Amino acid sequence: MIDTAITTITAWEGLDSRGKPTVGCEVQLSGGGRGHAYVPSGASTGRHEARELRDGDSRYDGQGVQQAAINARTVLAEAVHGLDALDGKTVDEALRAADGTPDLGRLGANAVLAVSVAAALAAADAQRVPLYQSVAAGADPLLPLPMVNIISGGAHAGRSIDVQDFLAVPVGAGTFSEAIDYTARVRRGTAEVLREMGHAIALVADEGGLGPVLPTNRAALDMVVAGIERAGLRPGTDVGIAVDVAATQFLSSDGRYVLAAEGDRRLNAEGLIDELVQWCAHYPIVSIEDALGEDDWEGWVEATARLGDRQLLGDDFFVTDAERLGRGIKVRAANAVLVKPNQTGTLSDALAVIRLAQENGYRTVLSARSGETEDSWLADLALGWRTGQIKVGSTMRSERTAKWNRLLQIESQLGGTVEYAGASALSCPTIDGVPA
Ligand code: 2PG
Ligand code: MG
Repeated sequence: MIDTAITTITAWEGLDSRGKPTVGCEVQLSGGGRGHAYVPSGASTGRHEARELRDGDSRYDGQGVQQAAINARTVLAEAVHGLDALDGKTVDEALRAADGTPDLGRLGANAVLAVSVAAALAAADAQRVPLYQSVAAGADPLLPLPMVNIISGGAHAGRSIDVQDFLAVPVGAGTFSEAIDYTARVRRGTAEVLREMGHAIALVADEGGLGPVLPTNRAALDMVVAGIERAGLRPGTDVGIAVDVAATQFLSSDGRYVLAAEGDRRLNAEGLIDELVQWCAHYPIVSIEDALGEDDWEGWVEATARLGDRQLLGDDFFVTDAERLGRGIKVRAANAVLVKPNQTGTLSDALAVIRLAQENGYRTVLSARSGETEDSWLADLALGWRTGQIKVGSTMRSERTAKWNRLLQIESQLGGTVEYAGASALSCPTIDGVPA
């Protein structure tokens, strides 16, 4: 028997950063290699995402994942027993086949991803190389441009404002560590400005961002700009702003986008796009995520025609799904894809989406979820897969710093030999430059 064959799988119920149960899994190989992983979980989940299995009983208000853990260590373990962990694609195909449903809802996408990631980590361990190297397939690692949460609203902050994330993008930083310094300073600067204006900042949102109650969504942009300046940095030149509108979250059943924080201001798709165009004229916005609802294909095409000179990122819109991304490329909707491994369920499927995007001139941003753990495998994937950008939340809270720290460690270990993507990750061809 080869010494990288999968022999033993254990799985258990652990906790994520919101105190919600999540699946933990360890994979052991015949030669002694091991890997273990926890899976993340979203709050503003897209309708078309792969489906987590939750127990629905009295434990943890129905959120338990004991059955998913059982599925990982029984049916899924059996499906991959004896397979070579170095061949992640075959392992992932076996996992998907064992579930048999398109959204992995039978055994649970949380169970499937836990095995997929733990197997990849075991494969790296068996080869005595870091995960980023074993997933890189010979390519040079690329340190990603970080996108860092400063102010949160929406589902991550009790809907204090409608828009979900206002993030700092350190476009002027020359290295990854300088980029993290810039964003940590902006986080502190913005907190200072908010405190001076009388806002409570003791409580942070799910991803470690500030969650102030502001009179308008636009006011959050003013706060971030003031925070950049307070940090002694130049808005637009040193630090740009990214926005995750997460528009599906405030799309009502009559097709109107309702801004509850602004006195229930109601906008149709065109009105919302007009609003975003105005924001872009006044603020250094370099990236807009989920500008429209997850199924508003027409709105997305229109938004891309009007705003496509900057990054337009599909999260709930593409849900890390090759078919949806393929359709977007065809109709010219968005020009970038947010990639969350748990939206699709396996690492191979997430990688296929990244490659499809890159082949078609779409930018790629690897992303954590609002519910995370102390694991740092996401950082290695961004580096090894050369996604160019990463979104992890704030520069505080350990489940967030685990990822930043991993990238800082690698940067330090590899010294000058590792390339840093920097702002060039944002300047892929515009939508007009996308090959037909
Ligand atoms: C998002 C993510 C991370 P969630 O919408 O981009 O910020 O949130 O994990 O809740 O979907
Ligand atoms: Mg999002």
